[in-house]
Amino acid sequence: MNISSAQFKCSSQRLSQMPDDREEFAFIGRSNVGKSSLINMLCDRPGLAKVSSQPGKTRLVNHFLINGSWYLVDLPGYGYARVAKTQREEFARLIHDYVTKSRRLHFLFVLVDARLDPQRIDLEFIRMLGMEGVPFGIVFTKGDKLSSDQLASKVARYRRVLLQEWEELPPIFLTSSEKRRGRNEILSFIEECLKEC
Ligand SMILES: Nc1nc2c(ncn2[C@@H]2O[C@H](COP(=O)(O)OP(=O)(O)O)[C@@H](O)[C@H]2O)c(=O)[nH]1
Ligand SMILES: [Mg+2]
Repeated sequence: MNISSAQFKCSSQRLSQMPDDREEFAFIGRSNVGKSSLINMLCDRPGLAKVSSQPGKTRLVNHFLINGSWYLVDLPGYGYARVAKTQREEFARLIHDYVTKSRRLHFLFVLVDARLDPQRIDLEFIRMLGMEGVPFGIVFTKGDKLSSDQLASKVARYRRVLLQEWEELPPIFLTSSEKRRGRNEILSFIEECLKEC
């Protein structure tokens, strides 16, 4: 898929404020996982989603209209260490509301840092998606920071951990925003999904 246009549509604090006129593909992950960088890389627009080395900046649900036909949804990061508990609970509710109640969410990309072993917070989030029946895939980010052998072994380990709980593995994408890796795979996947709508 070619991205001919990518426009910021709106930021929402609640589900009731969000648009529901088009299919949505959403991105989520721990703060600092590389979500904004991935969104910018996919859309080929360096400043579309703000990239920050300071965690915890994006606290709203941002909708971007792509090619005038579908929404790319940038969700707040989960698991902030440095915000108050009440605020953390507020994000958690917003995220949970969105992923379980949005009528247009077609697929959720869950980002994990390729360098890390499976993190409890990610595994718990993935378990919740499974229980709620939310279609999702896993996107390994920052792949350029590992050798190809290291990357393969991290991914293999992740698969093993997932297979302890799941009979089937979700789609898996290996990416690097730095090297523009994984772009075609993700965009082709979205294109196929849209054809089925
Ligand atoms: N080497 C490398 N660094 C990355 C990559 N993606 C993001 N980063 C860096 O990781 C930090 C967090 O990225 P950002 O996109 O703001 O993460 P977000 O908080 O998940 O939106 C920034 O310093 C980015 O430059 C990548 O693919 N490779
Ligand atoms: Mg961000």
